[in-house]
Amino acid sequence: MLTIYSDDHRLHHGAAEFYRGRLVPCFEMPARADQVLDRVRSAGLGAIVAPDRFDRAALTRVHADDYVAFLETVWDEWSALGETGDALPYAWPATGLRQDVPPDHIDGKLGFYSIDAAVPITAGTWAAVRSSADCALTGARHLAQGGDAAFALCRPPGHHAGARAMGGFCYLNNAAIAAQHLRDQGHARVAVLDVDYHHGNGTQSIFYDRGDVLFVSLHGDPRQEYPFFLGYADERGSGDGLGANRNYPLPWGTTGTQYLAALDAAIADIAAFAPDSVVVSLGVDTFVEDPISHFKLESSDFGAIGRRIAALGAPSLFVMEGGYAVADIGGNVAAVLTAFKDA
Ligand code: 6XA
Ligand code: ZN
Repeated sequence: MLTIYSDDHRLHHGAAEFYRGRLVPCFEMPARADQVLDRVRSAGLGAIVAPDRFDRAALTRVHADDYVAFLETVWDEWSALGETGDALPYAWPATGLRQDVPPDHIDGKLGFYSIDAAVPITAGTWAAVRSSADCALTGARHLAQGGDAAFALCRPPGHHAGARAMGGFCYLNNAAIAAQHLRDQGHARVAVLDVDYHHGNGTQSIFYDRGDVLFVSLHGDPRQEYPFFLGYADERGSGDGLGANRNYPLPWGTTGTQYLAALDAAIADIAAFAPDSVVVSLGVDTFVEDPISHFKLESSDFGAIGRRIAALGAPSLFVMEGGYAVADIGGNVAAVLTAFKDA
């Protein structure tokens, strides 16, 4: 299995995020990717390579041009205010407000192009975000050229980012960009399986009205869990995409056994779709000791996830998403990938 990784992720290091009414150090930190790289290397999964650089056009296949332009310039506009700390949004075009007019002021733009405040922008954020997307695209290219498996060690993650909005530590939707690249390179049917603890609202919304990309997600029930406003079981897709969206919301306290039963159903959905390739949004924040999550998967449960994905027999691209128990994230990711490779 090919792993794609860049040190550029370190250029993004937010200082603080809102958590229970306080500003606390960001859970999404560079040490996460360092741990994963370390364990992937020691697991001997295969070559670890730097990403290729892809054209901006690969990003605007799923993201709006004005949103990408915002990401490219947000730090310059923010620092022009004389600010040196992180840029953070604080006001959003919620219900009853105008959602069709991007403001001129950077404080307004930050809210216009986001769904929440969990998206610190630092001087190096765009370089890291771009490189993270390049990791996913390089993995997609590997599959499009006939490779059977790749792991894009993306940081920052991507599945909360919509066509025109950042949120939940995500800026560009790496998995969606990779899935679209596979479509553009000739894979007629692509499935995205999202096993992160949180619902992949961005990925769902990007493909919701399309029948060529199946989105299947297991996640904390949005009645209880972020992102709260998407991820219910009755969201089945629309138009050409009707039936190509499947959500499996699961309650707080879900155990490995319960999780794997739901995963079996999700895998059956994907098998019925008969995809040319599978993109896996691989979060390991389902782990019992994850500091911001409420499932109870043990480290010994993660291998079973990899084996079930392998049973699909499709070329597979794993894209790193969440996981904040830093000491365990690498071992849990390596367990999924090793089990997949050895199945
Ligand atoms: C914001 C929670 C963001 C969740 C990030 C995540 N307080 N998404 O892990 O998969
Ligand atoms: Zn997550």
